[in-house]
Amino acid sequence: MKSRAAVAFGPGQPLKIVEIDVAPPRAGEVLVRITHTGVCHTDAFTLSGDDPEGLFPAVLGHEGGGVVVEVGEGVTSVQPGDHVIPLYTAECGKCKFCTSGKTNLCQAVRATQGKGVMPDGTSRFTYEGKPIFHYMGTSTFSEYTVCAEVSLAKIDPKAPLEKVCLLGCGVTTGLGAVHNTAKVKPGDNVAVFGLGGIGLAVVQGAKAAGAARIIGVDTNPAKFDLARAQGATDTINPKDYDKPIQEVIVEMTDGGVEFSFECIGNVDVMRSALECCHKGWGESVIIGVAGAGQEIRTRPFQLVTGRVWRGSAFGGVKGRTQLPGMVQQAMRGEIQLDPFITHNLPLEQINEAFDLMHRGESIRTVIHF
Ligand code: NAD
Ligand code: AHE
Ligand code: ZN
Ligand code: ZN
Repeated sequence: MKSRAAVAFGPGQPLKIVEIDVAPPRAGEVLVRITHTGVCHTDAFTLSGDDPEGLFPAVLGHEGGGVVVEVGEGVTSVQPGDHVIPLYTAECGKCKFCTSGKTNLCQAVRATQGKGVMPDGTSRFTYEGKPIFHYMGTSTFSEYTVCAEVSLAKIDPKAPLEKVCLLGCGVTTGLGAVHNTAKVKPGDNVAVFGLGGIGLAVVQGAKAAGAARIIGVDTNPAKFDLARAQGATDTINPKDYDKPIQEVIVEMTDGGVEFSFECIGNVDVMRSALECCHKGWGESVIIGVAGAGQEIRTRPFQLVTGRVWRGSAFGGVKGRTQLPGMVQQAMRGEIQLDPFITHNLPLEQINEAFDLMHRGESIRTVIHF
């Protein structure tokens, strides 16, 4: 079938709105009509050409919501009409990772996902007869997309897709990093580096967890009001200090924070985030995605003396099991999504969403198909 899509034809180029062809779902696959999608910094990261897994031409997008149109052979967990959120972290329930009880990083479709194809090694997208790559197993920048069954969370059809699409990445990632990865407890001090969509969700999660100080750090002070509204007790700009920001935070917190979160993708900031943690027990969670060739550094002594470095993907959330419950929480107002939605735009203006992000003017733009 024909589908309007925003296609990334090459690194650093604006997306082009074209009509692509989408082939029917094969065995274990599902055709989804995307109604809404957020634009996450990871989409911009891949479009920039910095992603080692970035492929072109591709249909990007991984923060969407939609309705099942057709299911392929053997698909049992969803049927036409079901409302779904595509998952870039699948959940097959059977692989070594799913059954370990230790991680959400299902590997059932991860290898082919990273190569921009469906699990059988081929693409469902073509433009002018030539294949277009899938992205993150989701490709939500197309009105119609094909996902593996294991990459779909079935959600309450009463949930507003124009809001809960943000649970497809940003909000879930930030909340999950606090609750599942760090396991923040009442009274803990927390530092959040980067107050975009992810950082703001970390702030919301830290407040819900009963954190004492929640120190928001950003080089763009325009983000501070929203962070304070979500629960940040302090907002600081590293540019306002003539010493490293980790020293500032250590002084503010009598030795450092219990937990820090890097929500930018900057390896120098990752070092600051580790080093602002309290000696003996402070833990730093890396959420930000850094470009090809980048590496993190610190003195090993930082770890010898009890600080811990860990990472978090999709907030440690198992999508098919846990996302439906998070959608219910959002519907009950226990998870707030409205503060994240600073802009709404039609698909035709999707490049404006990237411009707003790069200018630091948006948290999330929701694209309406
Ligand atoms: P965003 O662009 O909305 O926010 C980034 C924020 O960082 C901005 O407010 C910006 O002003 C701030 N910033 C930039 N440089 C800074 C610096 N040197 N010091 C302090 N603040 C600085 O991005 P986002 O959508 O919130 O994504 C954040 C990061 O998280 C990206 O790297 C993205 O790829 C990654 N991400 C990871 C996961 C995961 O599962 N691990 C999920 C989603 C996003
Ligand atoms: N392709 C990059 C890595 C990108 C990455 O780390 N992605 C995060 C999700 S970002 C969502 O906005 C993730 O889930 N990682 C785990 C995984 O399996 O991809 C690279 O460096 O190659
Ligand atoms: Zn994302
Ligand atoms: Zn699995």
